Amino acid sequence: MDRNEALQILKKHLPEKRYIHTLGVLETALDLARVYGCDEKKTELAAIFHDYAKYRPEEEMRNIIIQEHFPEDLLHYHSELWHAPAGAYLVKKELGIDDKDIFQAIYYHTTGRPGMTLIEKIIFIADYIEPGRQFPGVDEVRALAKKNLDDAILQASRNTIAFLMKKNAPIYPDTFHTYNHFLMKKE
Ligand code: DGI
Ligand code: FE
Ligand code: FE
Ligand code: FE
Repeated sequence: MDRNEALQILKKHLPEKRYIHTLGVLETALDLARVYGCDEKKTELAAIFHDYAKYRPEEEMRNIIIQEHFPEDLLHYHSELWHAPAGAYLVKKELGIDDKDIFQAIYYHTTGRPGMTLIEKIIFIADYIEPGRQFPGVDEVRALAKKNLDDAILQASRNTIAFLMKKNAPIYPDTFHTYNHFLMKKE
């Protein structure tokens, strides 16, 4: 599937604002893929479709998690987390993009995980630092991403955990596991 075809399909599934976010993720992810030597074709598709399921009804995402035997503890946490695994599944099922690297990059783009692959790291960070993002600390992560992806992931997950704690929001274990993994890797 080429870029324009992919973007045309995506456009039907997202409101304008989220579509523009996706174009930012695409541009950022391709820059990172060139810097760090990741497959550009796979990075392109993973970036374009990372939020494919973002606007699906909760009921549909819940059913996918159950039916696909994805971790059911996801259902005890905020539904914001569900679009990542549901999206990975739907991109394979509805669009026929059957590639493990792309699947995992979409699946883990919200929480990360210990031992992320290069493409998973790139999508996770591109989602966080794309040019449309404006929150405290984003520029620091942008600078880190140019030098060391692992340092950028550590800082992004630290910021996300601090942000969620400030809101009194529950934190999904994978989010902590990502933080711990990239922190302890450095020591
Ligand atoms: O889909 P995007 O908005 O582009 O970005 P995303 O997929 O990274 O989702 C970000 C949202 O997910 C943000 O509102 C914070 C939330 N989030 C990330 N990790 C966790 C989380 N929410 C909960 N409750 N727990 C988490 O561990
Ligand atoms: Fe997302
Ligand atoms: Fe994210
Ligand atoms: Fe996103």
